[in-house]
Amino acid sequence: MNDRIRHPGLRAKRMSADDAAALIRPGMTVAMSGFTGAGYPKAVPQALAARMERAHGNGETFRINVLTGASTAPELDGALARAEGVELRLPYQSDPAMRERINAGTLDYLDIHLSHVAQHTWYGFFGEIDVAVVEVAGIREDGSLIPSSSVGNNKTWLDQAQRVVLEVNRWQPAALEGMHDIYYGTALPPHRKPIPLVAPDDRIGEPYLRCGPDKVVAVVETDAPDRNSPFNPPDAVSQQIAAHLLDFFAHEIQRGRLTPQLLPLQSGVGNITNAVLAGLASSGYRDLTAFTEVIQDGMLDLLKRGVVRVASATSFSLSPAGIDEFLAHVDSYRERIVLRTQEISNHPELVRRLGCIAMNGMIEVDLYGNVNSTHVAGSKIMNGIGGSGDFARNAYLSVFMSPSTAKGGAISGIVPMASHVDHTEHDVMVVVTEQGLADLRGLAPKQRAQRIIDRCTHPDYRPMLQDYFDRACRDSYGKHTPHLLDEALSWHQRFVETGTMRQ
Ligand code: 0RQ
Repeated sequence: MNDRIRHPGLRAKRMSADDAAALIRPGMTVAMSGFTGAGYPKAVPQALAARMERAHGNGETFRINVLTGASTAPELDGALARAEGVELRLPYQSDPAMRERINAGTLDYLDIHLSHVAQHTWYGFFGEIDVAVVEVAGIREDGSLIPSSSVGNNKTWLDQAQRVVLEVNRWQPAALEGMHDIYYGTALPPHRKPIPLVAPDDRIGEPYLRCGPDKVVAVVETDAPDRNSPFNPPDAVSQQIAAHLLDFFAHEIQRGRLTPQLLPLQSGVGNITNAVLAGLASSGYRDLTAFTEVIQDGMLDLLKRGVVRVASATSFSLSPAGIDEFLAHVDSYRERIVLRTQEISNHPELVRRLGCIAMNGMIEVDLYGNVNSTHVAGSKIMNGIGGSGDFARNAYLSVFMSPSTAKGGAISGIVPMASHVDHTEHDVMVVVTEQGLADLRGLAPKQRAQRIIDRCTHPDYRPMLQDYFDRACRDSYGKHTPHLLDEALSWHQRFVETGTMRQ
């Protein structure tokens, strides 16, 4: 491992994951690396979970607060949740064991915009960061760190934590070196300056993370893969949603509102956005750019084929086949991919300046275009808002996509009133389901409602929604955004009581 740990003082701090985990005590706030199943520590969290389980077996309480970049994997979120070792979790998770406990009410979860996490930490809203546990690809002679497959909040964790534990993961390709751009120019108001980035591939920082070697209390060597699993080919519904969106892009180009290079793309993760990316590839687009959060296999493929020229993100979340492809053509990819801290990859100033096209999934949308991305029946968290809000509010075009129904048709994705709102009607420009696409720009509330009913709603639910809207237009207290307050959430209540929104 010495080729990966080139600083002699830090080499001397090597120890086992168990010994490193022993430096974390009950009640601590621990900030860990990791973003969308990439670049998270693999050994220390599992050793910590084992200690927690032993402590709980002895009748002691051992819980910590866990901060990350975004979602991690079973070795981190899963292990700590199953050990009942988490008091507070933020800012984004997607692990089934963690989700189950959040929804059982046995741990607190703070769902916040991913671009806000660093700033909230600098201001101390999460208290002191006792320990940072950060995976890196290597340590250089001068003690600076080669980031691994995600950057996330690592700069902030290394800056703010009292003590640092590094996991040096040999599995991470050495070829990642040089792909990162860590911006150290952020300041708190009133001392902020414009962020000097005007194109997705601009490099405004340095390729390495700074970290005072004195802060580092442990270096743990690992050789373990990221979580990433292979992709499923897009299903028929995802392909229909993608087709509607691609038609819309073509139409916007024809109207002169977009150029053939579109604008920097942000795409969420999942089946539908993968289908959109695949559709771009087969529609003849060239030289597009991406200013997004995560680079997955689909984006790598677009880069390879010249459909996308350059991509900026904070995480590189590849399947094993994607890693092989990356390594086979590493020099070309290194030139065209930039990995940034998440406060920069998701920065509202940059999203607005670049005029991104934001494409994200949703749980449900209501008649007026309010989007719920996070809570089933208003109370049960799915994952979290992630970066969708950072992009949606500031993008040139904000698109939300979903099948028109969920759970085999028992749930309508279009409802009278959203049971939880992550993106207000003001931030939602285009809604797409497999039924069609509603462009809501320039429309007043009642016009938006009729367009969403006509274009996006599943035929099984369309008459119900039309009936609600017609009666609301007649009987609502106010007629600007008509609602029947005693009925607005009745579809959700029916689902909770009977398992379906159908009447
Ligand atoms: O659950 O697999 O158990 O059946 O939600 O739904 O349709 O597979 O779609 O994977 O794109 O996820 C909003 C969750 C959509 C996601 C959400 C159930 C459905 C299924 C997944 P099952 P699909 P997706 C970039 C940007 C917020 C964060 C974000 C998300 C599961 O897009 O987390 O955008 N977004 N980040 O059955 C009950 C409904 C439902 C429903 C779907 N109305 N009621 N269940 N489901 N609609 C990434 C980052 O920021 C890191």
